[in-house]
Amino acid sequence: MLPLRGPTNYDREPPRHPSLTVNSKEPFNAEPPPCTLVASFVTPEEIFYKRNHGPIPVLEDPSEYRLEVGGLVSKPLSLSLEKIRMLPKHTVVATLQCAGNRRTQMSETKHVKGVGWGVAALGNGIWSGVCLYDILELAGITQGTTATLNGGKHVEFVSVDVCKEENGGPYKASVPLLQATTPSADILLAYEMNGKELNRDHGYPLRVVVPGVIGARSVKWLRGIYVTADECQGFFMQRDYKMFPPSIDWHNVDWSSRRPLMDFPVQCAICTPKEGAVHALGSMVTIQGYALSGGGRGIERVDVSIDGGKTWLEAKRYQKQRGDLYSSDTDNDCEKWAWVLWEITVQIYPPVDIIAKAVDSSANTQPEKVKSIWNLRGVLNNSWHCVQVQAENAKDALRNL
Ligand SMILES: Nc1nc2c(c(=O)[nH]1)N[C@H]1C(S)=C(S)[C@@H](COP(=O)(O)O)O[C@H]1N2
Ligand SMILES: [Mo]
Repeated sequence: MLPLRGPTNYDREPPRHPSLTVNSKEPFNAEPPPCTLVASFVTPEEIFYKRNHGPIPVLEDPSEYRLEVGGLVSKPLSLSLEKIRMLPKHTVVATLQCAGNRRTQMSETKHVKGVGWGVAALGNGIWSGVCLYDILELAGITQGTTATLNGGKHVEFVSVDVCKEENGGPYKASVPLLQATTPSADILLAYEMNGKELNRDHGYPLRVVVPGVIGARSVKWLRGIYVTADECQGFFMQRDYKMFPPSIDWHNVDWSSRRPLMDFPVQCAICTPKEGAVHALGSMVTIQGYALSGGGRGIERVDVSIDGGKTWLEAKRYQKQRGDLYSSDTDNDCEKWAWVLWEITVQIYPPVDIIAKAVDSSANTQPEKVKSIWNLRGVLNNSWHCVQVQAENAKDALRNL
């Protein structure tokens, strides 16, 4: 029997940091206070958002664990953790973001179904492990393969957790074979996060990290990789994590009419000051936040407005101090998959609406209104982020009218 298994109840959940805002207890879904996110370029594991669809799996005996590699491959494999750790180690700095990040705001337009999230359903990690293309090469598939001779075109990742959406089956997802076999896509099977052994919440003993793509494809507690002819038919690929136009709601949705979401769009949010913060007239305020884009597109700039969007100032990035963990053995370009932390110090006369929007390296920018991108599942809310700052007292507020 596989020593890695998904419990059916929540009796063996790991301990969690008390500062997390819990959006759902069972399964456990939580995010940190936004101001703690911008305190460090690399997000500490304890406050890194946690997104689950079932109880956290348990690995009884690590020496008995095997990763199964099969499907349409010429050399099926069964790899122990020891063997995986002997393969070349690769490190990628990548921000993982849930497609539901900022979902709560979308419900203000019209209710959306799903776990509510503020602006902190993301985190930037240093991931180390083995490259997916190295594993596929061992299984007989060369780099840059679009299709195998026997028709393999996708790579499916299968976990062990018990998800009600899968009728008690495990979480799974897939990526196109070409992406899986392209070294510059940096897809990793990670056994370390931030220089430490991966913890249970984040996928111990092994998880997939698909940089630049919505978090839903980075399968945790990996038990198998299968090369298949078709895209994964699991719930989270076919009946969730798809985006529909604002005209589609639950009564007229045709899930088969859309493709599964992959790359996420350009996004940014203000993490401090927080909504409703109080400041005196004329006070100097430091505004800080994050910005990121999917598909390997870096951030070109971040624009901030302190007058509700009439005029804009350019924020500065301050992420340079990457800490000891970010060392020269990190072989990818940090700009590609990691977020940018930015700040700007301005004098404000509250009440004011502070707004931030980012532009990525392909000149994509964010939509102004959430209403224009409303969708029934509340995914990919990347509209301009606005925070209202209040005046210190009523007298100040009046003087400002
Ligand atoms: N096995 C498994 N993998 C999973 C999930 C899950 O519920 N089960 N959730 C996915 C989703 S929707 C996201 S956003 C990320 C969250 O990763 P994290 O909890 O490490 O932040 O994991 C993905 N991988
Ligand atoms: Mo997610």
